Amino acid sequence: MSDSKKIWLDGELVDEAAAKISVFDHGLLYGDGIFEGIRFYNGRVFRLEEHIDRLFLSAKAILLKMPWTQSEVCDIVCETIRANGLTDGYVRLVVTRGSGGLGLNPYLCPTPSMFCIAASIQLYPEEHYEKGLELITCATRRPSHATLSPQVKSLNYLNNVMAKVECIKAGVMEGLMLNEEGTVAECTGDTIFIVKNGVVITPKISDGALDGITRAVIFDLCERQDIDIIEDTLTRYDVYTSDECFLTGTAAEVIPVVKVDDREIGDGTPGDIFKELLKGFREEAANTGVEIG
Ligand code: PXG
Repeated sequence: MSDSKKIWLDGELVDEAAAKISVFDHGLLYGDGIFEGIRFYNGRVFRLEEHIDRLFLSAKAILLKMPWTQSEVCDIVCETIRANGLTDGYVRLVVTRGSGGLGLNPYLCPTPSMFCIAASIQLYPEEHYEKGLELITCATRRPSHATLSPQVKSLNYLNNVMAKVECIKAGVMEGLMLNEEGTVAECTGDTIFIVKNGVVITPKISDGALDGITRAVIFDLCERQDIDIIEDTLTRYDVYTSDECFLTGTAAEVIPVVKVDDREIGDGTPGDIFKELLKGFREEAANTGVEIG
């Protein structure tokens, strides 16, 4: 095998340098397409079916007819990981509307393109899992359900990118995104949880939170570990005055937050419920998932 990364592109594993998409692809021209970010640990793909289910829901919502079945897509993910000789890492699975003429009309694109990248990733330095992150509130809002549903993991992430830029400029790694009502939706690429009086609380999907795969893992772990968990509308006041705060996401996993807009959360160190959930998450990630084969 050559050293070059192998990319799965439209039915073939090709070298990275040969993995090319047309400049007429509507994924590039209009952000017309969808994606998933998936993790694999110890030779197993974590929550693979759930990610592929969500990909197909995004496809349905934007009228993109997937030319592959869900089980074929699962196999493609595993095949790409195997071809790169990896056991731990991150998969980026992208489906574009495909190549067509200039003009918004998606029906000018006869065939969607799909590609799959398998690589290593470490989003946040390890020390942040021990010390915790600081957040700011971003001025950029999470789009409302009256626009393209924020549930669609589309290729147009510019809103989130701009919110992320605000964080970087402020010298922090993540930020709170509010919805149009001004209540908390989520962060730029992560779900937010707070803990108040022993109850774990996360914003409702209808408040603009993505129906996160890691979010669902936290619900499972809480049920198993006998921790109360609810979805509720959260204000910034609720976050500022919480006992604990943490974020979840495929890339970030489960990471503590110790300061928000200069307010210390709890005693300013990662909380006990967070620690229990991180332990549960790491066990779950190491011991479950679809074997790459
Ligand atoms: N909110 C948004 C807007 C996301 O895109 C999450 C929450 C976390 O969801 P999961 O299902 O992963 O628990 C996401 C997904 C990256 C990257 O490159 C990660 C995401 C999105 C875009 C880029 O790290 N996370």
